[in-house]
Amino acid sequence: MRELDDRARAILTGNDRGGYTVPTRGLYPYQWNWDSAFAAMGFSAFDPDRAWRELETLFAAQWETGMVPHIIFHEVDPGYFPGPDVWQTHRQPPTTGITQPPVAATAARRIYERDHDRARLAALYPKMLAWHRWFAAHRLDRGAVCIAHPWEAGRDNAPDWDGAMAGVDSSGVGEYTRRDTAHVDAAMRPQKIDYDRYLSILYFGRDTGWDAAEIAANGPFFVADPSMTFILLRANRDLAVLAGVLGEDSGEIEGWIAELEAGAETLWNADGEYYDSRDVRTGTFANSLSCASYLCWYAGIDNRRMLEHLRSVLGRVRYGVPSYDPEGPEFNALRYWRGPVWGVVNFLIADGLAAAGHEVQADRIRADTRALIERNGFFEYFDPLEGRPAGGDNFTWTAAIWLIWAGRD
Ligand code: 9WN
Repeated sequence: MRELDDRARAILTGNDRGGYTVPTRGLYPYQWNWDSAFAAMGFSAFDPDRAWRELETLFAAQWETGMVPHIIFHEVDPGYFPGPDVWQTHRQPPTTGITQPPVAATAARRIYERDHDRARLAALYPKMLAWHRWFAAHRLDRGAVCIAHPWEAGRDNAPDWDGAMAGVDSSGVGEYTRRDTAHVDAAMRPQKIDYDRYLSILYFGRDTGWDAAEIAANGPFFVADPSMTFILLRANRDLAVLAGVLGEDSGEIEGWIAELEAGAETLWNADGEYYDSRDVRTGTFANSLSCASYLCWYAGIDNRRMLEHLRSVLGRVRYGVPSYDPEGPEFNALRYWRGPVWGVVNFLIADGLAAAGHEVQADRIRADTRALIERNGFFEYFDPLEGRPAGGDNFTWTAAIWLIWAGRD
């Protein structure tokens, strides 16, 4: 394991661009929001100072509304599309106009518990609070967290969005050149129709001047998502703990926790009996049992039926946890969020399972993740049936979860 530990640290330092870490060289040349939170956790294992810095750089790009952007374009790179000229958020450094899963408070708690640097925690705390307040103000539907673009969930082409995406008119997007398929096999990436719709939703936001109220009211895509809901719920629990450390009043956070707990139950698909995505515009469920459904434990919600689903799904794949039900009609073992295993999501699922006392499943998921990395290296994602590597190599978040979880005894 020592050799893989060394390689994982070398990936983090090799992807370090000075205060921020790129997810991987070439394919993703900027700072991504939730990737940064995982990078910070990875750095916390051997360099807490650098770990804080990752979060500090992320929050330096926070908007005055409280929103923390999904990408920060520190140095313009033609290798990624759509870049800052497309987003047009008119900021320095340039950013996108949407957000990503709020893992940062959970990362901050992990770093703080390692080095107890109160001053750095105290400086970040109001920024994290403001971000969570932005979610509460602009993104709740019946208490569940909504995404205004598939990229916000970080699960870009999950079958969860198929129904809502079908309603997005992309006839006006025109010609453009994708860059992702120049870096990795197109069979592992979203399809052209997905990209047309990603751009169409982006153009709507841009035309509003990135007005959160207008996007929530009239945006072409608005879906209540279990991954965002569970991740924010967990982040609020961690933020409340950090409030206690700092002697701050956690009343507002406790209110959000109660609201999100109720919101999570609005995502319960009673037909399939699992947590599911809900299209806010039409009120319909996606009927997608996905890796997001299993984040309930991470959010502190234990659910017997979900445990049954998890046992069943783990019994049907060689490597868990597939990002989509292997018996679902849309399953594809290699296409991005439509089947492959993602190490970071495994880490979140197993973290929740272990805390809830479901050690057998937590251990299985950790052993599978470890085996995938030992066999292939630190890839972006993996085939759940045959264990093949997919997407980008030398991936920051895969190295990070190795150091803090998958590779630990
Ligand atoms: C768009 C960086 C990001 C991750 C997402 C993952 C992928 C981007 C893309 O890469 O999304 O944000 O261009 O495909 O889906 O979760 O944060 O690793």
